[in-house]
Order: sequence, then C-alpha cells, then structure tokens
Amino acid sequence: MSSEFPKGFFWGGATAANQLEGAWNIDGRGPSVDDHFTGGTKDTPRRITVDIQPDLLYPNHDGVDFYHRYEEDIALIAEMGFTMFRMSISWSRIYPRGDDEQPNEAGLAFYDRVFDCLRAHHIEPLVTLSHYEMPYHLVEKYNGWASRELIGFFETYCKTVFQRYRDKVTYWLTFNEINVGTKELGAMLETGIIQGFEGPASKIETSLQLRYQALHHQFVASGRVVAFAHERYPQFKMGNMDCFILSYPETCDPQDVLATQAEMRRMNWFSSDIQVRGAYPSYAQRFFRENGIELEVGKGDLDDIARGKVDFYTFSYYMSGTVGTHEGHAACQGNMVRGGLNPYLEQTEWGWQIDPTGLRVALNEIYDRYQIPLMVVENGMGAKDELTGDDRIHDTYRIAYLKKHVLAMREALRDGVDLIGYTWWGPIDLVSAGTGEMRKRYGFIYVDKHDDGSGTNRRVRKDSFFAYQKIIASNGAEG
Ligand code: BGP
Repeated sequence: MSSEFPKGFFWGGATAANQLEGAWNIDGRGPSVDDHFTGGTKDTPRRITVDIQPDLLYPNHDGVDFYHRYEEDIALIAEMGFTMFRMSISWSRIYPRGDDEQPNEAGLAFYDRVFDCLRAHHIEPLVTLSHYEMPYHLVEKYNGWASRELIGFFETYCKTVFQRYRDKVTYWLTFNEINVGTKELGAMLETGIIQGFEGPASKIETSLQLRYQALHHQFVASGRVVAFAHERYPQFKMGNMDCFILSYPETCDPQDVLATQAEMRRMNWFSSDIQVRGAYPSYAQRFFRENGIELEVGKGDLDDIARGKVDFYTFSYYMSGTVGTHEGHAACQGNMVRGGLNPYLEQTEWGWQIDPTGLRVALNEIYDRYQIPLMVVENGMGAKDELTGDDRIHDTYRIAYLKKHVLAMREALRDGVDLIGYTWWGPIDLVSAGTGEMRKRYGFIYVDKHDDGSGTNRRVRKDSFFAYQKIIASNGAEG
C-alpha cells in the first residue's frame, strides 16, 4: 500500500518533564506540584501531600533520569527516525517558586542543551509550556489557577522561554489536556487547586465554580501568550492540547444521544471552542446557569481570549467511552476521566478501551469543526513489559496497537483531514501521570526502573522500537 501521509509529516513521541527528567531538586529547580503527589492505584488515586515523601512507593519525582541521559535518549529516538519530540519545560526549573523576580539560569541552560541536541539530530521540538505541573509554591500560596494572579506569573515564564529559545523552538502548546481541568481529579493535576482535596480520594469534591474559574484564568493566560507570540515571534506556531475522549450513545434512545452530545461538549468541545474560535461557546451559558457557575470575568479577558486563537489543534487519544441514561450503564476507567463500557472494544490491562476507529471518527469530527491543522500528540498503550532471556521485550501487543492507529490516521487523511503529525505517548518508559507507577509502560525503549525504586535506568530497545522505525522510514506505508 502506498503511503498517503504527506511529505514532512511529523513522526515522533511525547513526554512530560515531571514524568521523565528526575533531578527534581538539582541546579536550582524548585519543587513542583507533581513532586508532592503520593502514588495512587485504581482505588486510591493520587493526592497532593503537604510534604515531599521521597520514600514512598512510586517516587514520581525520580523520573527516569532524562536530565542526565538526554543525549543517549535523543540518540535512540533519532535512531528510530523521529522528526518531532514533544516535551515540556518544567516551570519550576525556570522560576523555582513561580513568583520569583529572576529566572534560574541553570534551568534555562538545561533546555538549551536539550534543544541543541535535538536540532543536531534534525528533530523538531514540540514544547508544552505547562504539562500537569507548576511550582508548588503557587499551589500553596495562591491555590493554583484558582487565583487570577497566576495569569501574570505564567506570562512572565512564557515570555522568558520564548525569548530564550526563539531560534530553537517553533511549535508550542500552552496547557496539556486543559479540558481535564473540568474533572475533579483532573483539576488537581491541571490547575493545581488543592483546596477541597483533603480526605479520602472517594470523597474528593471541588466546586464546579472553582474549577471553571481556574480554567477561565488558564484560557485568558493562554490567549495572552498566544497573542504575544504571534506579534513578537511570527515564526512561532501555537497550539492547544485537549484530552479527547470520544463518546458514543449507549443506545439509540434519543435521551442517550442528547446526553452524549452534552458530554462531548463538556469534555471535548468546550475548551477547544474557546482556544480555537476565541470565544465561549453559546451552549456554555446554559451549562453555567444550570450548574450555578458565575464566572468572574475581568475587563479585557474576553478580548484576550479572542486575540489568542491557536494555529493548530492537538489532542491526546487513548480511548472512547459510552454515555447512557439507562439503568445498569456500566462505567470504564481512564486516568482522570470515566466513560461507559463498550462491548465491542477490547481494553488495556488498565481498563482503557482500545478504539482505533474512534481515532478516525475523532479526527474527522475535529477537522470538520475547526478546519485547522491537527496533530495527535499522545496515543499509546500502557502495559506491563517483561524482559526475556535474550534481553529483549517482545511487545507484540504494543505493535498491534500502534499499527491499527497508524492505519486509522491514514484513513482520516484519505477522508481529507489535515493531519500534520503524530507523537506517541511515552516513547521512553516513564512514570505514569495517573498512578505514579513505572510498571505501566508505554515505551519503545524499556527503562530498567521499578516501582520499588530499584533499577539501573539502563535503556533497552523493545521490538516495537524496530516496528516504529519501519513505519517512520516508510512514512506510514509500512505497518
Ligand atoms: C495523559 C497525560 C500524560 C500521560 C498519559 C498516559 O493524560 O497527558 O501525561 O501520562 O495520559 O496516562 P497515564 O500515565 O496515567 O497512564
């Protein structure tokens, strides 16, 4: 089959600083909200703690030592043929407390080295400015994005890194999975709101009012930095980043269809309607009214949102869910979100429903709505990998998952979707965002690191490494 991926299509992988780098207290980095998470399981999701607890199982802030091994890692992804690498900048490496007067030079210098190394391998960086973390001080002192003051701190941080890396980075994303901030657990990771997060996870409640207010501040911040970038650095391409969970109605009962539409709006469209179209969508008014949400909107906020429309749309895609209004509608589990079970789909070991066709549907729906270039910036399969006697990982399950999703993208391109890139989540095994575990592995590159903290951090090429290498070399034709 001939390839129909366009020439120059970006093939790569995606990571986040707090899950990858380690070195959490080195070279002047301040603690981030992520360093304060306890590990979690399905029954006890992660929580923010007051103290950093280094001896816990799942010591997330150890990462997989990319901070010291970035040259080896970048050489490996270059060997696979990557043309794009998605990574985030750790905000607290640059501004250790978030409200500091001056940036931390050692932190800035680290990303100089990483970007230079990527460039030397002809790999385009795609940089997330805030990927599920912020300086912990901002959480403690201001309750994260619940405070309007965060807008200014974020602007200062962005302006610093834009200026510093203007010749090294072109593609930027403002907030990772911003829409997850609408969910209770997601709000903790995305917006750093800890008020209301005490007590057992099952009792977690934050008000919708607080969550949507925090999000409003993020939309304004995003609008401002996107508008600033467009004006000052016209070569920059600025994107949003949403967690897209496609919803199907459980039955053809019109009530299920209506409920599905509401869920699609709440989960998938609300944030991107704002960031792509530059205004709150019409349906938001009724949702706010019926849920007692009264946003405090500052003078100029809506103009900032209108001026800061993104250039391209990016999203993570792992699963789909169902929405039903009938008795007995069973739930399935994601990390920050929940959906309904679909009997036609298989699941990963963590209960995420695998749905490559849903990716094609999603790409078409998104492109129909926005008509701007799209990137899939996260997609992947968490699984427990075992090293075999030949010091290999025979991860046929991951290869099958990858190929099916590549095929779905090819079909979407044939449908006419303007898809410009694909970055697989976690090309190097890293710490799970949802649970803090290491054993939930996504990588094409195995890392010898385990949940009890043991391991040498040695890197091993899995079978999927070679499968992805072939897919990239053939520009998506093989596989
Ligand atoms: C997304 C996050 C990532 C990543 C991925 C996999 O929601 O943006 O940071 O971790 O999900 O999730 P998990 O690590 O919980 O398996």
